[in-house]
Amino acid sequence: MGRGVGRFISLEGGEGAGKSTQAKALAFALESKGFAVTLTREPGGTTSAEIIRDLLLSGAEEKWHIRTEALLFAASRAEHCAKLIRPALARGEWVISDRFVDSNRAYQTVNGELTDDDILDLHRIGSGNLMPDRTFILDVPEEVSAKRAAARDRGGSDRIGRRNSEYHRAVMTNFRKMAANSRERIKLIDAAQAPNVVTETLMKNMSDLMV
Ligand code: Z5A
Repeated sequence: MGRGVGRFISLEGGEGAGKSTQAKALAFALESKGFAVTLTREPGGTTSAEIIRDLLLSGAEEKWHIRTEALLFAASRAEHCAKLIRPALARGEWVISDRFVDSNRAYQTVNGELTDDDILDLHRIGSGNLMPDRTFILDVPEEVSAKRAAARDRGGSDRIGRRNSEYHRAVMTNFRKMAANSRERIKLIDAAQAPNVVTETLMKNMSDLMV
């Protein structure tokens, strides 16, 4: 059982920014303090949502129309929220998700066919508008994220990671705009430093939630 109120944290940023590394480090740090933690990721997190993940991230760029892509991410999130995140929060646990709705807002609006409001509408319909208590956007210079993405152990980029650098630059611009517009929930974090330094910064920036 959790200690007190369940809290929901999401980690966001570009490919190779260190989200998975920090999600694990945060889970460890919180468990050391006696909190029960559910560590999860998007797209995915449940058996059915992971099936949608495979559909989305494998294959050629033209496999999905951008509207279908946005709907599939929202469908994966609907499963994730209903079957894993909401139940864990109800048990009083901390949920740490490696990506959540802000990725949907940052990535699936880049070509201009869908707006931020469209993505938020999908999130309202699919997931009852569940929002994290705190979101960290890990910000690193392009050359650092490229080096880290190349160094990670799971092989090449996925269907979306393979998009060109202009696309990924626009994604980061969207993330930074979201941080500027939601200063209370979303914190932009300099993640170019050593992993333990980044973890300490994250812990400091959520100490207000540890009541
Ligand atoms: N996507 C989307 O379009 N819409 C949505 O709604 C959602 C997602 C939810 C899959 O995401 C794709 O889905 C993604 C966005 C899209 N495609 N792109 N881009 P994902 O989260 O599964 O994949 P990813 O972002 O490509 O994850 P990643 O490359 O695994 O990155 P990461 O988790 O941020 O990095 P990491 O694995 O923690 O670290 C990478 C390497 O760097 C590794 O060797 C670490 O040991 C090293 N590292 C980490 N931190 C440091 C520091 N601080 N110093 C030095 N080295 C470090």
